[in-house]
Amino acid sequence: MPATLEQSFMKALFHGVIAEDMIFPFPETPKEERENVGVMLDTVRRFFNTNVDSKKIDQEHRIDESVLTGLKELGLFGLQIPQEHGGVGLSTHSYLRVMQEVAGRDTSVAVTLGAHQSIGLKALLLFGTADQKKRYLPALATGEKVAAFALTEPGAGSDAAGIKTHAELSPDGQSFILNGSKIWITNGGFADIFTVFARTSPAEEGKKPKITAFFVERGKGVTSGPSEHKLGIRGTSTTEIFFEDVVVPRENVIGEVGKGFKVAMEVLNNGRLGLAAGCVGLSQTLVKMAIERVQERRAFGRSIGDYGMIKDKIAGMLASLYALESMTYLTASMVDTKADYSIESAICKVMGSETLWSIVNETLQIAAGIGYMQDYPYERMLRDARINLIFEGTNEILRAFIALSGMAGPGKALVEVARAMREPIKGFGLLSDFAVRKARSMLGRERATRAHPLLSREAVIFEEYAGELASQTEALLRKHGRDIAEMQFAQRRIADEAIDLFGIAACLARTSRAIEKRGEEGARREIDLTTVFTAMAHKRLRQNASDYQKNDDELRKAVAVRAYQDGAYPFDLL
Ligand code: MYA
Repeated sequence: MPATLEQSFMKALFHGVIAEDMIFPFPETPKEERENVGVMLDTVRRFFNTNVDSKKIDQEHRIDESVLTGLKELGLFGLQIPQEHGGVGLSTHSYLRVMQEVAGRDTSVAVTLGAHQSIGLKALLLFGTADQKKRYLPALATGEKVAAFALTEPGAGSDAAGIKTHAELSPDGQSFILNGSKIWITNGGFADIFTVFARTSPAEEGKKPKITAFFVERGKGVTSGPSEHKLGIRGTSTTEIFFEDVVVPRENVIGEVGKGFKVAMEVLNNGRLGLAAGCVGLSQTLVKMAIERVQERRAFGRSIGDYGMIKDKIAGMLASLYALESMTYLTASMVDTKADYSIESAICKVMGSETLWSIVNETLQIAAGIGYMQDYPYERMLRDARINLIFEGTNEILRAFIALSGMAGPGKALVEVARAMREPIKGFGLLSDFAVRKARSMLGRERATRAHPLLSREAVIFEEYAGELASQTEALLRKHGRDIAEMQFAQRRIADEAIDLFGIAACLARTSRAIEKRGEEGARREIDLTTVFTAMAHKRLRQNASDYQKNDDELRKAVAVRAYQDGAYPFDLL
């Protein structure tokens, strides 16, 4: 198998290769780390129980200074900062577990902490020089200084490369002069240090700009706009940030000049996983609330939990949450082993935000009348959950990313094969590389050999649709070539297949491990949830697979285009 395929489970899967070694055995936290994080979680729970009033935060649109101070004292601002720089030095897995707990308690607090360390200071951890780390990390670890991530601009949301903020080298070459503005910056009202992305090449029509990442300290020329009024996460500070002739020392460049886009993407890969962990935490809280409610609430002489429609909802919630948790922590292990996890983290973000959205909606539905009333927490939690479908890459742009990034490898291979066919001698190496892969797929489909035999039905579904993903990818690329970049109906299907396949794979790995450790009866819950999730995913996979052949994509496009011309819904039955 070509070495490159081994570095990403999902990229390999798009080639039809099941890189089992990357997901089996399902990762486990070492005992000592588990104990340490357990102690930390107890402290976090106690702190939230006595100090954090989410209703008050929502109503007052702010988190009390005393709460922020308490969080800082607990070390929650420096969770992944190495101990030598004053942080807690947690692994990705443990960091996510703590963020999961925090998000399960209060979303505004989780987003404030996430904006600071999931993305705000992440570039420093990933790309900072020893000197930059020494200068900035200690104050960021204690929360004496707070960080923010400044990428988005009015004309550059999903299109991150379209930013206009620019930085010019000063005549003496010692600093950059930064001008421009950023919008919707979380922690924008009070952050002291910003990771800012700016063009360092002139804007040229049709050409991608060179982008550079900088650490910018609040100071002369840096100002914040007023706080935005938002649907949810009202305790967070979201503002515009203006940079006017800000002098940024050259030593504050993060990574290399002109290589800032990659810095932004790597940071976001990390951030998206933090968001997914947050969604696990809030979903768990909601599931608990839903279970309590259905047992307590009676209708027609029975508790509503006795009714089939309610049981159906609860089972669906549990199965999706199990898959989401498994995917998130499986991906965490890929971060810690330095694999390429860009597609996996985008998948976790999409799956996390959509699972949470469905769970919060169903929990509110189960609560019915009281769910809609402001005296109860449901409507606030629904408002808080909504942002996750939008920030850190909208789910639409991430679906396009998942599909196109996954298809890039097979696309390149096909081009190489075409070239090799034209130049058989020079292209021999490439051809043999492809031939190996081809031979594999002709010998039959790849197998998920390490799934426990009790999960063989689920494993067969996984194998079948892993093959389908690869063959569909190849068929689309052969038929449309580069035009696939414009084909969003197909991209959506490909992405949804990839999401479901990663979900099944993560459940197979985790549940196999549970069975090996605790036997069939001991792992009953995990087995059942894997079966339920796989059945749900299977329905979607079947539908997506058949939609490639038969669909109404063209008709839907035509209806949309006509609606743009009409400018509104065109009927009135009056
Ligand atoms: S922060 C703002 C979030 N913004 C975004 O996420 C922007 C979304 N846009 C993009 O990601 C990019 O622009 C896309 C590419 C993907 C659309 N990893 O030609 P390209 C490489 C590694 O495709 P474009 C916020 O909201 C690619 O391979 N590499 O570029 C925070 C290529 O490389 P090469 C990647 O068409 C809010 C190059 O880049 C990746 O311009 C606060 C160019 O690619 C990647 N992922 O667009 C959050 N992507 O040239 C707080 C691309 O070598 C969180 N590349 O081939 C708190 C959490 C708590 C939650 C609580 C919950 C309850």
